[in-house]
Amino acid sequence: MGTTLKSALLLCFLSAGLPAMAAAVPAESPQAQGRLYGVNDIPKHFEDVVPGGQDFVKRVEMIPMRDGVKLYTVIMVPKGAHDAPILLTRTPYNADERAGNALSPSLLSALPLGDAVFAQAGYIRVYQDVRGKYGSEGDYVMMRPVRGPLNPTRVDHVTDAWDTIDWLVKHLPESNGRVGMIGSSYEGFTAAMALLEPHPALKAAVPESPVIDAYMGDDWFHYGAFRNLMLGYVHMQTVQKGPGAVTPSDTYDKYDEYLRAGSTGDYVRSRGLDKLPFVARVMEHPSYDAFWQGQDLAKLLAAHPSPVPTLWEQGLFDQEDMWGANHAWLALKAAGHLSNNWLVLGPWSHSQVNGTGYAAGPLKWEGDTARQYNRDMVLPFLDQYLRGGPPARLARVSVYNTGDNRWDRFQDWPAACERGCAAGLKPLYLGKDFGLSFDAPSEPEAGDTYVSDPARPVPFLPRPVLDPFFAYGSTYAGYIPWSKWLLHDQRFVDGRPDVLVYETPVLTSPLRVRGIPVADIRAATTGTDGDFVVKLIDVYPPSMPNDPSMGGYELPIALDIFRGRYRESFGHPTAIPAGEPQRYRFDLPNVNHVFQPGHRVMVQVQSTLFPLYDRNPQTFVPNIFNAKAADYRPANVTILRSSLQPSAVWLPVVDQP
Ligand code: PG9
Repeated sequence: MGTTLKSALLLCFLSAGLPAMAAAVPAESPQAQGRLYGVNDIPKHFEDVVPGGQDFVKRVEMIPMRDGVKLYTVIMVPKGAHDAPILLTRTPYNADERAGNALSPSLLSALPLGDAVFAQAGYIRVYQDVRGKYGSEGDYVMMRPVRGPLNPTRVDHVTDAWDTIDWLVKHLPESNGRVGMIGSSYEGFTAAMALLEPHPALKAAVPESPVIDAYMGDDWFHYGAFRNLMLGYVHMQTVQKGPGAVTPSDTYDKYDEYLRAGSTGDYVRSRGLDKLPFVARVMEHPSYDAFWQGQDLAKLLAAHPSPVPTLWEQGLFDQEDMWGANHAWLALKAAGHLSNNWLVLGPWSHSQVNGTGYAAGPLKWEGDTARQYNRDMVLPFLDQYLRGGPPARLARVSVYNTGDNRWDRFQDWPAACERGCAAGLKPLYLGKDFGLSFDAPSEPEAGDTYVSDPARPVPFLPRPVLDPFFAYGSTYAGYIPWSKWLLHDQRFVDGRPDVLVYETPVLTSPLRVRGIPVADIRAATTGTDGDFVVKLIDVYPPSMPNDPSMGGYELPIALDIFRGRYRESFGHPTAIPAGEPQRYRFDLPNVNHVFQPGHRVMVQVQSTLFPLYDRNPQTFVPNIFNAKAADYRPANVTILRSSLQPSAVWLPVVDQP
């Protein structure tokens, strides 16, 4: 049979047979509805059926703000709820995803792990997209400042939280009219902002690793040194309303990529990132000017103290927002507002409280410390203020003891400090032969010199260094070494000629530190600018029979970077007079640690921490973002350790276990 004849017969069969078959099919069958041979296999509407049903209802509302903009809000209500408290998180990370899997049978399995205790306790859980992101209307402004000189509009996170809470208590009949706010990082920032003018129904707040001062020690800078790797975050967050992509790159190793680009400004311009308004704004404000000072939430909160009971949480190893919670708490303490403010410092990396807390880096804890925090601190705290539960009996300050592996309860923090604490700070001096000692140096002239070469900066992690934000977003899979970098074994740099390493002899008794160590470095440089990185390190014995991989581990327990041009004022940088000794004094992050017998204390000093932090050209220029290739020059840096110019790390040493 020829092809033409075959086709003709087939056509004849189809045209004759099909109507007859269709006529035999019942009207309600899928075939009759066109699904078998229909034009589109994707129905107009489809609703999943969850076998066995669900124990909650997901509502989505567009909640109107005072300027008419509507914010996308996901409300997870336990079925049968009445008189239930409301727990609100305002997020830039996609409320739909943050609220979990709407097709789960139970609220417990739907919500993220960190919400487990609230789901079990019958809270109404609310996630809302901040204006301009994901489902919300309006313009997105990164970390939108409060209304005023930096924000000429009628709205900010203060008003948006107020309007949202007002709507929630009027439209959720299942609620008891009491609202708590909780959230980590950016979400912690939105919770903290709500405290500046809280709605009367806001009865408790839990800002977790909130961004409070992004210049001094949270995401964008640390003491004036810019955090290059946050550019990837800005790209993801601001190239579009929904999830943005990773910054295009032709280089796997960010160390190589940033080094080849030149200055951070060159990197930005070569990738078109200067067209992103927030990047352009940051590059115009390299110093702590009115732009950053006006956004310091610690100052604002202390000036407008709220009556809302607030539990501030901070990770001791937070690689992104190490500054926020503890400085907000300290500012409130200094202003006399401790009666409604509590502080928790836990053994966590950034936002780890949303997951599990069995370990941080190589350190393993007594159980799941994140669950202990959520179950034993946050829930009783919220229950007390949101549903009249029994007193939570929180210590004013709870700090995980990373040496003894337990929670410590304090009336005050820090336990040891320069003035006004039970104990003072004790200087641990950099000494001759790279020793460290509590005895002051006696030589009238002494120092150790290294060459800091911007062409060979010291890496902050072993290379290759990847983009930590390649998987940022609601799932925050992230780059694992990034979340652990603050605890990385420092042996990978201690042989470098541009890293000075000082050590105590082996300790014969425990050395307990509880508070905020202070780096106090005197140095001279042949350059006219320069950075100083100081690391306080716990060196493990060379052999650890019960934990072999910890043998000789150099565990940083507190480290930070300081940009030399800001030694006199963060607002007004000045050139370093070449060759003249200068003092660089700055707080390191909180510690509650025990250097055990058999361990040593180590201090490392270096001038670069790349590519996390931008390179200092070591020649004073008006704006380091725009330094030229010729400005980047090697410098001889001498760390002084004489009786007249001592260098030390001041330790918050305490006697009691
Ligand atoms: N650390 C993140 C961030 C917050 C605010 C600004 C930029 C980055 C975060 O985890 O949300």
